[in-house]
Amino acid sequence: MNHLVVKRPDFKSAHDSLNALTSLDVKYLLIKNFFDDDEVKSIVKDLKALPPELCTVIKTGFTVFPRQAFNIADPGEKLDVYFSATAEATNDLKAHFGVDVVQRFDEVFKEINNGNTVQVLNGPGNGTKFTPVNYRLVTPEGGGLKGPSIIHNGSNITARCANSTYKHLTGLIDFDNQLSFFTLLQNAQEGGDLTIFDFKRDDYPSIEQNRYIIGRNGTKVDLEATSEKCTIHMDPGDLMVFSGGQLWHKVEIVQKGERITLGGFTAIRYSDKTWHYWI
Ligand SMILES: O=C(O)CCC(=O)C(=O)O
Repeated sequence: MNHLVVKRPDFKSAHDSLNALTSLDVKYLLIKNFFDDDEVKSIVKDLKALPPELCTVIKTGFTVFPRQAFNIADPGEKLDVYFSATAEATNDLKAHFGVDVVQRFDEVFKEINNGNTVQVLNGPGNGTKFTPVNYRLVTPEGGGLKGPSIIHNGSNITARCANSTYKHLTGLIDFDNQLSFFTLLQNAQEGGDLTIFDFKRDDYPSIEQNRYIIGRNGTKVDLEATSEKCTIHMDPGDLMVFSGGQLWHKVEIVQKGERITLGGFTAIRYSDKTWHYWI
Protein backbone atom coordinates (compact mmCIF):
# COMPACT_ATOMS: atom_id res chain seq x y z
CA MET A 1 0.00 0.00 0.00
CA ASN A 2 1.17 3.51 -0.83
CA HIS A 3 1.33 6.40 1.49
CA LEU A 4 1.27 10.12 0.80
CA VAL A 5 3.21 12.98 2.39
CA VAL A 6 2.29 16.61 1.68
CA LYS A 7 3.22 19.91 3.25
CA ARG A 8 0.54 22.46 4.09
CA PRO A 9 -0.49 24.57 2.19
CA ASP A 10 0.38 22.46 -0.88
CA PHE A 11 -2.36 19.83 -1.09
CA LYS A 12 -2.20 19.18 -4.85
CA SER A 13 -1.57 15.43 -4.66
CA ALA A 14 -3.90 14.91 -1.69
CA HIS A 15 -7.18 16.50 -2.78
CA ASP A 16 -9.11 13.18 -2.83
CA SER A 17 -7.43 11.63 0.20
CA LEU A 18 -10.46 10.88 2.36
CA ASN A 19 -11.84 8.60 -0.35
CA ALA A 20 -8.41 7.11 -1.21
CA LEU A 21 -7.80 6.28 2.47
CA THR A 22 -11.22 4.66 2.83
CA SER A 23 -10.68 2.44 -0.23
CA LEU A 24 -7.16 1.66 1.12
CA ASP A 25 -5.55 2.90 -2.09
CA VAL A 26 -3.50 5.03 0.28
CA LYS A 27 -2.42 3.56 3.60
CA TYR A 28 -1.84 6.86 5.37
CA LEU A 29 -1.63 10.56 4.65
CA LEU A 30 0.95 12.59 6.54
CA ILE A 31 0.52 16.36 6.43
CA LYS A 32 3.63 18.28 7.45
CA ASN A 33 3.23 21.76 8.91
CA PHE A 34 -0.41 21.26 9.89
CA PHE A 35 0.59 23.50 12.80
CA ASP A 36 3.81 25.53 12.61
CA ASP A 37 6.36 25.58 15.45
CA ASP A 38 4.94 28.72 17.10
CA GLU A 39 1.41 27.32 17.01
CA VAL A 40 2.58 24.05 18.55
CA LYS A 41 4.35 25.95 21.36
CA SER A 42 1.32 28.12 22.02
CA ILE A 43 -1.09 25.13 22.08
CA VAL A 44 1.09 23.10 24.45
CA LYS A 45 1.50 26.12 26.76
CA ASP A 46 -2.28 26.66 26.87
CA LEU A 47 -2.84 22.95 27.46
CA LYS A 48 -0.47 22.93 30.42
CA ALA A 49 -2.29 25.92 31.95
CA LEU A 50 -5.71 24.19 31.97
CA PRO A 51 -7.52 23.65 35.26
CA PRO A 52 -7.26 19.88 35.91
CA GLU A 53 -11.00 19.56 36.50
CA LEU A 54 -11.58 20.19 32.78
CA CYS A 55 -9.63 17.01 31.92
CA THR A 56 -10.44 13.33 32.42
CA VAL A 57 -7.88 10.81 33.63
CA ILE A 58 -8.89 7.71 31.66
CA LYS A 59 -6.19 5.57 33.31
CA THR A 60 -3.05 6.48 35.24
CA GLY A 61 -0.75 8.00 32.61
CA PHE A 62 -3.54 8.67 30.10
CA THR A 63 -5.44 11.96 30.31
CA VAL A 64 -7.74 13.66 27.83
CA PHE A 65 -9.08 17.20 27.38
CA PRO A 66 -11.88 18.27 27.09
CA ARG A 67 -13.48 16.20 29.79
CA GLN A 68 -15.20 13.13 28.33
CA ALA A 69 -18.89 13.62 27.82
CA PHE A 70 -19.59 10.03 28.82
CA ASN A 71 -18.05 10.46 32.26
CA ILE A 72 -20.69 13.00 33.03
CA ALA A 73 -23.48 10.79 31.79
CA ASP A 74 -24.70 7.83 33.80
CA PRO A 75 -24.55 4.31 32.28
CA GLY A 76 -28.18 4.53 31.24
CA GLU A 77 -27.06 7.75 29.67
CA LYS A 78 -29.53 10.12 28.13
CA LEU A 79 -28.80 11.77 24.80
CA ASP A 80 -29.71 15.27 26.04
CA VAL A 81 -27.27 14.93 28.95
CA TYR A 82 -24.56 13.64 26.62
CA PHE A 83 -24.97 16.43 24.09
CA SER A 84 -25.11 19.24 26.62
CA ALA A 85 -21.75 17.88 27.85
CA THR A 86 -20.33 17.88 24.30
CA ALA A 87 -21.45 21.52 23.86
CA GLU A 88 -19.55 22.48 27.01
CA ALA A 89 -16.51 20.53 25.84
CA THR A 90 -16.56 22.33 22.47
CA ASN A 91 -16.68 25.68 24.27
CA ASP A 92 -13.72 24.65 26.43
CA LEU A 93 -11.70 23.79 23.31
CA LYS A 94 -12.14 27.36 22.08
CA ALA A 95 -12.10 29.25 25.36
CA HIS A 96 -8.71 28.11 26.66
CA PHE A 97 -6.59 28.28 23.50
CA GLY A 98 -5.03 31.08 21.46
CA VAL A 99 -5.01 28.91 18.30
CA ASP A 100 -8.38 27.96 16.80
CA VAL A 101 -7.61 24.28 16.23
CA VAL A 102 -11.10 23.39 15.02
CA GLN A 103 -10.89 26.01 12.29
CA ARG A 104 -7.58 24.48 11.15
CA PHE A 105 -9.14 21.01 10.91
CA ASP A 106 -12.05 22.48 8.93
CA GLU A 107 -9.66 24.17 6.47
CA VAL A 108 -7.42 21.18 5.92
CA PHE A 109 -10.22 18.61 5.69
CA LYS A 110 -11.82 20.66 2.93
CA GLU A 111 -8.51 20.57 1.04
CA ILE A 112 -8.33 16.77 1.18
CA ASN A 113 -12.04 16.23 0.50
CA ASN A 114 -12.20 17.56 -3.06
CA GLY A 115 -13.05 21.07 -1.82
CA ASN A 116 -16.10 19.88 0.12
CA THR A 117 -16.63 20.91 3.73
CA VAL A 118 -16.21 18.30 6.48
CA GLN A 119 -18.48 19.26 9.37
CA VAL A 120 -18.54 18.35 13.01
CA LEU A 121 -21.03 15.50 13.34
CA ASN A 122 -24.53 16.36 14.47
CA GLY A 123 -26.29 14.82 17.44
CA PRO A 124 -29.95 13.78 17.46
CA GLY A 125 -31.47 17.06 18.69
CA ASN A 126 -31.74 20.44 16.97
CA GLY A 127 -28.33 22.09 16.85
CA THR A 128 -26.65 19.36 18.93
CA LYS A 129 -23.12 18.33 17.95
CA PHE A 130 -20.42 15.88 18.99
CA THR A 131 -17.17 17.31 20.36
CA PRO A 132 -14.92 17.83 17.29
CA VAL A 133 -11.55 16.63 18.65
CA ASN A 134 -9.74 15.94 21.92
CA TYR A 135 -6.21 16.17 23.30
CA ARG A 136 -4.56 12.96 24.55
CA LEU A 137 -1.65 13.09 26.98
CA VAL A 138 0.24 9.85 27.57
CA THR A 139 3.13 9.23 30.00
CA PRO A 140 4.81 5.99 31.18
CA GLU A 141 3.31 6.52 34.64
CA GLY A 142 1.19 3.56 35.72
CA GLY A 143 3.02 1.31 33.22
CA GLY A 144 1.19 -1.28 31.16
CA LEU A 145 -1.04 -0.78 28.18
CA LYS A 146 -3.37 2.14 27.85
CA GLY A 147 -5.62 3.68 25.24
CA PRO A 148 -3.88 3.92 21.88
CA SER A 149 -1.07 1.49 22.88
CA ILE A 150 -3.51 -1.38 22.72
CA ILE A 151 -3.69 -2.94 19.24
CA HIS A 152 -7.08 -1.91 17.93
CA ASN A 153 -9.20 -0.73 15.06
CA GLY A 154 -11.99 1.83 15.11
CA SER A 155 -12.96 3.75 18.18
CA ASN A 156 -14.89 1.98 20.85
CA ILE A 157 -14.60 4.86 23.27
CA THR A 158 -18.14 6.03 22.78
CA ALA A 159 -19.37 2.49 22.33
CA ARG A 160 -18.04 1.30 25.65
CA CYS A 161 -19.37 4.12 27.70
CA ALA A 162 -22.51 5.46 26.13
CA ASN A 163 -24.94 2.98 24.62
CA SER A 164 -27.55 5.28 23.23
CA THR A 165 -24.96 7.66 21.79
CA TYR A 166 -23.24 4.70 20.12
CA LYS A 167 -26.52 3.58 18.55
CA HIS A 168 -27.09 7.09 17.28
CA LEU A 169 -23.54 7.21 15.86
CA THR A 170 -23.67 3.86 14.06
CA GLY A 171 -27.08 4.65 12.56
CA LEU A 172 -25.87 8.00 11.27
CA ILE A 173 -22.43 7.35 9.75
CA ASP A 174 -20.28 4.63 8.21
CA PHE A 175 -18.73 3.90 11.61
CA ASP A 176 -16.85 0.72 10.57
CA ASN A 177 -14.95 2.51 7.81
CA GLN A 178 -14.11 5.61 9.84
CA LEU A 179 -10.72 7.25 9.40
CA SER A 180 -8.56 8.19 12.41
CA PHE A 181 -6.70 11.48 12.47
CA PHE A 182 -4.39 13.09 14.96
CA THR A 183 -1.80 15.81 15.05
CA LEU A 184 1.30 15.29 17.15
CA LEU A 185 2.06 18.19 19.50
CA GLN A 186 4.83 16.67 21.57
CA ASN A 187 6.90 13.54 21.00
CA ALA A 188 7.67 11.14 23.81
CA GLN A 189 11.41 10.84 24.50
CA GLU A 190 11.09 7.10 23.95
CA GLY A 191 8.21 5.21 22.31
CA GLY A 192 4.96 6.73 21.06
CA ASP A 193 5.28 6.14 17.29
CA LEU A 194 2.25 4.92 15.37
CA THR A 195 2.40 1.41 13.87
CA ILE A 196 -0.14 0.43 11.20
CA PHE A 197 -0.38 -3.25 10.28
CA ASP A 198 -1.23 -4.43 6.75
CA PHE A 199 -4.15 -6.47 8.09
CA LYS A 200 -7.80 -5.56 7.84
CA ARG A 201 -10.42 -6.12 10.49
CA ASP A 202 -12.67 -7.58 7.78
CA ASP A 203 -10.14 -10.39 7.11
CA TYR A 204 -8.99 -10.75 10.73
CA PRO A 205 -11.96 -9.87 12.92
CA SER A 206 -10.58 -10.80 16.34
CA ILE A 207 -7.46 -10.46 18.45
CA GLU A 208 -6.03 -12.50 21.34
CA GLN A 209 -3.57 -11.43 24.04
CA ASN A 210 -3.12 -8.03 22.35
CA ARG A 211 -0.91 -9.81 19.83
CA TYR A 212 -2.47 -12.56 17.66
CA ILE A 213 -5.12 -11.67 15.10
CA ILE A 214 -7.39 -14.49 13.95
CA GLY A 215 -8.49 -14.71 10.30
CA ARG A 216 -11.97 -15.73 9.13
CA ASN A 217 -10.54 -19.11 8.07
CA GLY A 218 -8.81 -19.59 11.43
CA THR A 219 -5.31 -18.43 10.41
CA LYS A 220 -3.41 -16.74 13.18
CA VAL A 221 -0.94 -13.88 12.65
CA ASP A 222 1.56 -12.85 15.31
CA LEU A 223 1.64 -9.06 15.07
CA GLU A 224 4.83 -8.88 17.12
CA ALA A 225 6.66 -11.02 14.54
CA THR A 226 5.16 -9.75 11.30
CA SER A 227 7.06 -7.46 8.95
CA GLU A 228 3.80 -6.48 7.22
CA LYS A 229 3.50 -3.18 9.00
CA CYS A 230 4.96 0.30 9.07
CA THR A 231 5.97 2.47 12.00
CA ILE A 232 5.79 6.20 11.37
CA HIS A 233 7.85 8.70 13.30
CA MET A 234 6.14 12.10 13.26
CA ASP A 235 7.38 15.60 14.09
CA PRO A 236 5.42 18.03 16.25
CA GLY A 237 2.87 19.84 14.09
CA ASP A 238 2.37 16.89 11.68
CA LEU A 239 -1.12 15.54 11.01
CA MET A 240 -1.71 11.83 10.37
CA VAL A 241 -4.87 10.49 8.68
CA PHE A 242 -5.35 6.75 8.14
CA SER A 243 -8.00 4.07 8.00
CA GLY A 244 -8.06 3.30 11.71
CA GLY A 245 -11.52 1.77 11.31
CA GLN A 246 -10.28 -0.95 8.95
CA LEU A 247 -6.61 -1.51 9.73
CA TRP A 248 -5.21 -2.95 12.95
CA HIS A 249 -2.87 -0.39 14.54
CA LYS A 250 -1.30 0.74 17.79
CA VAL A 251 0.80 3.46 19.31
CA GLU A 252 4.11 2.14 20.67
CA ILE A 253 4.17 2.26 24.47
CA VAL A 254 5.49 5.55 25.81
CA GLN A 255 8.62 4.56 27.76
CA LYS A 256 9.91 8.02 28.61
CA GLY A 257 8.59 11.58 28.45
CA GLU A 258 5.10 12.69 27.51
CA ARG A 259 3.34 12.24 24.17
CA ILE A 260 0.63 14.77 23.32
CA THR A 261 -1.75 14.46 20.38
CA LEU A 262 -5.00 16.08 19.27
CA GLY A 263 -7.42 14.15 17.10
CA GLY A 264 -10.67 12.42 16.36
CA PHE A 265 -12.43 10.35 13.72
CA THR A 266 -14.08 11.11 10.39
CA ALA A 267 -16.60 9.16 8.31
CA ILE A 268 -19.33 9.50 5.70
CA ARG A 269 -22.87 10.29 6.86
CA TYR A 270 -25.31 7.83 5.28
CA SER A 271 -28.13 10.28 4.57
CA ASP A 272 -26.26 12.59 2.19
CA LYS A 273 -22.83 10.96 1.72
CA THR A 274 -21.06 13.97 3.24
CA TRP A 275 -18.01 13.66 5.52
CA HIS A 276 -18.20 14.50 9.22
CA TYR A 277 -15.81 14.38 12.16
CA TRP A 278 -16.21 13.81 15.89
CA ILE A 279 -14.70 12.38 18.99
O1 LIG B 1 -2.32 8.81 18.86
C1 LIG B 1 -3.48 9.09 19.00
O2 LIG B 1 -3.85 10.18 19.48
C2 LIG B 1 -4.53 8.06 18.65
C3 LIG B 1 -4.17 7.20 17.51
C4 LIG B 1 -5.11 6.05 17.40
O3 LIG B 1 -4.80 4.98 17.81
C5 LIG B 1 -6.44 6.20 16.78
O4 LIG B 1 -6.82 7.33 16.36
O5 LIG B 1 -7.16 5.20 16.66
